[in-house]
Amino acid sequence: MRKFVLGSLFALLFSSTPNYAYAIGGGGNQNIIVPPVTTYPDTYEPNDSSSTAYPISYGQKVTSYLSSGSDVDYYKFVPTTTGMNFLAMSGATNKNYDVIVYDKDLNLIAMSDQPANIMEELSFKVTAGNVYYLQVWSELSDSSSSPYQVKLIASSPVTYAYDSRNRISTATQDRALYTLKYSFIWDKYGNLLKVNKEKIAQ
Ligand SMILES: [Ca+2]
Ligand SMILES: [Ca+2]
Repeated sequence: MRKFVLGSLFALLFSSTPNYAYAIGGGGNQNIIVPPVTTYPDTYEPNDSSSTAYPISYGQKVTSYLSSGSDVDYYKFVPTTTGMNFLAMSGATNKNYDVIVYDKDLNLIAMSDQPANIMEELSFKVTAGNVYYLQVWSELSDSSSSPYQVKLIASSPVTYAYDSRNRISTATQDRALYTLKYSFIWDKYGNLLKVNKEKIAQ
């Protein structure tokens, strides 16, 4: 009996060993290697769902992190005025972060998915008194120890200034995370020579 058991064990080892070697040689062992999960320090967590969304207010510059490939950050706000809102989100350098806005019923009402290093900018309509959710995430599961910034403003109007001869001298627009400024250069005859455009960080 013992001889039979040993024989069976030997047969089992003998038959299984080549399979195991084949699995390694064929790259199958990669399936059992768990990649290291990098998690960076974070703020406002937990906020991975609408039910744990962190409350923000208009004009508040929020600085936070996508601290792992699975991190999603929800924020919420309640407009006091019905109309158009504007928000901007600047992702971590070289990371593809995106932004989505949902209404109170979690219907997607606006989104922006620019590639890395391009600011996300959104205009969307809101109704006073309703809660809205803002989601920052990465469709490529990017994360970083460097922060993103997001800021919500009630509107993004253009403000004009005029010189002593009543010609437009500047046009400025609040873009939440920066101010867009156009400067108009005129000659003494009233001809427009050029328009300078600059982005001034806020
Ligand atoms: Ca986070
Ligand atoms: Ca989160």
